[in-house]
Amino acid sequence: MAKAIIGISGSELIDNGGIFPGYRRSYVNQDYVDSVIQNGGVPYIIPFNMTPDVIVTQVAQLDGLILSGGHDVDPHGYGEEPQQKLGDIWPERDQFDMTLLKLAEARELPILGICRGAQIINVAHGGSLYQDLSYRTKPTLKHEQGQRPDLMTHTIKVAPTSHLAEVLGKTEFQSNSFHHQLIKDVAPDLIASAHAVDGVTEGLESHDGRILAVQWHPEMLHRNSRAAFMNRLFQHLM
Ligand SMILES: [Mn+2]
Repeated sequence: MAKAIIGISGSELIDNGGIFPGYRRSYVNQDYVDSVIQNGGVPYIIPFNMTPDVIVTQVAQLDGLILSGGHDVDPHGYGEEPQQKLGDIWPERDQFDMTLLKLAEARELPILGICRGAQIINVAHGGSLYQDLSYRTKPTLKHEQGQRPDLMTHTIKVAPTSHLAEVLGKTEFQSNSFHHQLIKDVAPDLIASAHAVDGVTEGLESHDGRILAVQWHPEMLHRNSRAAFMNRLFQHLM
């Protein structure tokens, strides 16, 4: 059987030094590529662009979609003005990612949102975010660990009857954590199926389980033998 083609939404890197300062490059972190290959798929980086019929054709090639990490989501997407601790935003990429999502949903493809990707899915479906974790009034853990991609620093609890629990085969484990924005209101048609012990939403899913979204970075853990089960999130796409 042919291997599944898994699209990974592309970001952009702006050259700071080198011979072309300010030059733009399309890219994703290699861990996304390696995670797809390790789990039996064929990774395609989907380069950022704003041409609607190109995006339609990009999604038409895919058997599954990963919405990758990156910039903060533009708060106008959930009806807020920017607050002081909002990080860098890239509204055009929000549009690109939301278009990929909409087209992939129309094709009934399996979708995995990672970090920003999870936030994009929530906002696209009508949910909201905390622009920075300090705006949450309840006691909140350190969610931006700031070191070692594959270090697992906080506990995640998954609802036992959820699609996430079924895919992961676990309901409690440690994860890495590299987010300063948090999911606030969960979109009406999504389910919050994983939480950190401070109550912060760490995982979302659609009722049919076709969309899974996690706030942590399973791709950075794909080689970590203590987190082998994280690979099942990628196998969900195949
Ligand atoms: Mn976290």
